[in-house]
Amino acid sequence: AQDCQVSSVQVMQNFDKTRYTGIWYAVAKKDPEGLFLIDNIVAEFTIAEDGSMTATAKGRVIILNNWEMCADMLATFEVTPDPAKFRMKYWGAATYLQAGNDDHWVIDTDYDNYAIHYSCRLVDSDDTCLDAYSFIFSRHPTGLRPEDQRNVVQKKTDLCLLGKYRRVSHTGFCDSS
Ligand code: DAO
Repeated sequence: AQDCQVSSVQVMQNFDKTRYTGIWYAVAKKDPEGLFLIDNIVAEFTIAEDGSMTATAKGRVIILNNWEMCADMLATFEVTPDPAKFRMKYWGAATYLQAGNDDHWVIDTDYDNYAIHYSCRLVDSDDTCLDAYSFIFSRHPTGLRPEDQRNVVQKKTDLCLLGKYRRVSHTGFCDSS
C-alpha cells in the first residue's frame, strides 16, 4: 500500500521467529526524532526456552554533552495477533541509556540475507506516521547483496520512507565492548 497509512502497512507473511534468530547488522537506518543509535549497530535475536523472542543490540551513541560510547541494549518482545508484529520493550545495560516500548514490525525478510524493520512511534489522526524509525538489516556486515536491493527499495517505498534512510557504517567501534 502506498497510502502511507500505518494500519495498511504490509508485514512479513507467516513470520518465523526461529529462522530470524542470530546476528543482524544494520546497514541503513531511518532515524526517529531524537535519534539514539548512530552506527556500528548490531543486533542478535534469540528464542528463549519458553518460545519468547529477546534481543541484545550494540551501537555507537552520543549521550549527554558529546559523550561518545558503545551502548549495550537489551530487548524483550511481546507477541500480538500478527506474528510479524511485536511490542518491543528495551533498555540499556547502563541506566543512563535510553529505554522505551516501541512497535517492532518485520516488514520483509528472507532470513538468510536481509530484513526490513519498521516502527511507528506516533500515529497521526489520519493514520499516517509522525515519527517512524526503520532498520535495514543484513546478515553481512558489508551490506546488502545486489539482488536484494530492488526488493528493499520497493519496501522503503511502500513504507513511504524512500530517501529517508542513511547508511550505517561498521568501523569496529563496538567490537571490543
Ligand atoms: O536508535 O533512534 C534509535 C531508536 C532505536 C531504539 C531501540 C534500540 C534498542 C533495541 C534494539 C533491538 C533490536 C533492533
